Amino acid sequence: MPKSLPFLKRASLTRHLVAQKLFKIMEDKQSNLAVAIDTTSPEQLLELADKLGPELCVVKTHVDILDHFTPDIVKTLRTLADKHRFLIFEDRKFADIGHTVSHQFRGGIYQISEWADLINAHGVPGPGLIAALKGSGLLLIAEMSSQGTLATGSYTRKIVEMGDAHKDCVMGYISLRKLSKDPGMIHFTPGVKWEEGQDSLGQRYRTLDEILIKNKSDVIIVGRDITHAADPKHQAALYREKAWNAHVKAC
Ligand code: 5BU
Repeated sequence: MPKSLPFLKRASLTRHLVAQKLFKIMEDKQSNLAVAIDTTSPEQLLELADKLGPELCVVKTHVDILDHFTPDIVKTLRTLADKHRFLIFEDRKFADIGHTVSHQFRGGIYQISEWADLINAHGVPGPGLIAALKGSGLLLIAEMSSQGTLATGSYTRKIVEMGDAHKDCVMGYISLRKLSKDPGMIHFTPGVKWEEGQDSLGQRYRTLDEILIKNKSDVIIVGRDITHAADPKHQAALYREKAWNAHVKAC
């Protein structure tokens, strides 16, 4: 298996500004850890983002699960992102025709384009939605962590073809492993715990060594194993250290 290149080297191999920024943050903070803060409480989201911020390269949000929303919430999150140098990834999973997606991205209550550094989309509708999502760094969902996912085989290959053909917008993939041969593309993998397993609704978990060393992905996305830990800050610090060591080993 060929070795991966260091992130700083890879920053020079992409023209995508958000990808360059993320590679540099990862190298500076020695963090390839993204945390999914899946809470319904905006106060808790901000509190955890502030507390865990120093350990992370990315905070992943689901803004539509918050039990109330005001623009101040994302404004504060942006302040925290600048304070701790992490990127904000709104896991909206866009999946419609370009015209609709454009409204969902720029308009509505959330105005995602105003505050999200990273967003993601399914490739099911075809490349029309990619052009509509220009602005933030776009990750295409090539594979999913859930049991019985249909995103496999030729579908996955076509997503990577589509993404690699639109490098001005697409900066990487959500996947279970490294898929693109382009070192400028960044792979994010959810479904991470210290031990393999499942939750009761089809989420499948693998270990970070399996994901980063064996499957050569770049960034792990950890949710409940950090946010629901007895001491989330300590757990995030541990994940950061172990994920970074795994990355160094993979290089
Ligand atoms: P968990 O608590 O570590 O299971 O959270 C995983 C997060 O990643 C959660 O926010 C999901 O919505 C998200 N996710 C995922 O689990 N699997 C996928 O394939 C994709 C996103 Br795409």
